[in-house]
Amino acid sequence: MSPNGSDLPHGPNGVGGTPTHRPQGVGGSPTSRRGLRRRLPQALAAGLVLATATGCSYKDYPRLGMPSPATEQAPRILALWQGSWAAALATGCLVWGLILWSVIFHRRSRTKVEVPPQTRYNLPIEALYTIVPIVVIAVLFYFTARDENKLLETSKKPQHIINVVGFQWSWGFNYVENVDGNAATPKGVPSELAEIPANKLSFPAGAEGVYDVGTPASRNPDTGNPGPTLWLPEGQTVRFVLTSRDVIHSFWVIPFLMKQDVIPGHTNVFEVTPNKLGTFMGKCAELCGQDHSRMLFNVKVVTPEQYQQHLKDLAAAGQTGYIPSGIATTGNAKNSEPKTT
Ligand SMILES: [Cu+2]
Repeated sequence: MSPNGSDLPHGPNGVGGTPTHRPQGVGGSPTSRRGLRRRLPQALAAGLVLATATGCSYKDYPRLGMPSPATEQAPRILALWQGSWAAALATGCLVWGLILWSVIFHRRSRTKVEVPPQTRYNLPIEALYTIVPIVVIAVLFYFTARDENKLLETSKKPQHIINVVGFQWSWGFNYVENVDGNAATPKGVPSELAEIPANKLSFPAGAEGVYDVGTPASRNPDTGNPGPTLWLPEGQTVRFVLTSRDVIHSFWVIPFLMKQDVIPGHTNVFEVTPNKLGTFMGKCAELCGQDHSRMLFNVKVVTPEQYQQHLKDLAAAGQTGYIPSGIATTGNAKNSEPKTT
């Protein structure tokens, strides 16, 4: 060992490079083994930090990265996610096992130079690696289609209908509700909502409506989170009627585990029953232009009484009626961007 405590010989300038240098790192020299031994605890510590410093508790792990569900429908999506992971993990374990088995039991002989048996035109094997992936895909397809059909089921008379209007680059919310209790007015569907097909809107009698509309600079007064705030009643079924005024957006409330595209000229509909009080974050999930990343919103799930009060507050603030929902669903000719000035 050199006087300065290092095992490495030093050249005249202290950085090595002399012919007396011991070869390093090749063929398992003592130096490289010692280096490895030194680094192993560091690598293990780094791995431990990576695994534990993510801010997740043990309760979060079974969800495999999904947020905690906040609607009655969301656990179905979570189960699909977990099932897909279980299937992928089982496939992965089988493949990794076969790789390890080949590596260990079919490694090249140290003494003989040999060519492993060359297998060609083995019909059973070829049939197996064609059929097995098809079966895997078919099973995933079955569960996805089953859950999608269930999630897109709509009730004849939902308790609440909200027309979500996407535009560059914020959101408007038309609460299709009879706030004043007068069933006689308005008589029919107001012109702002006329573009929505009747079967998707299910316009309730006397719903004069209230609205709220945001800008990218809006903020939730409670949390300070950016974007306008959509209020929803806990434990009651809400139908979202999604319309766009310009380009394709996507309505995504993160803990609902559900998003759907907001398409100009095509009305999408889905229903949820929020079952968790609180304020959640939502965002546009479709790249829709320059300020797409600022197209954020908040969802505030409150008790039904607070929800009704909020509708009255909007009416009192003069936000009665509706904002134009967007582009008509009929005909591709109308499916063009409106000129805004
Ligand atoms: Cu968008």
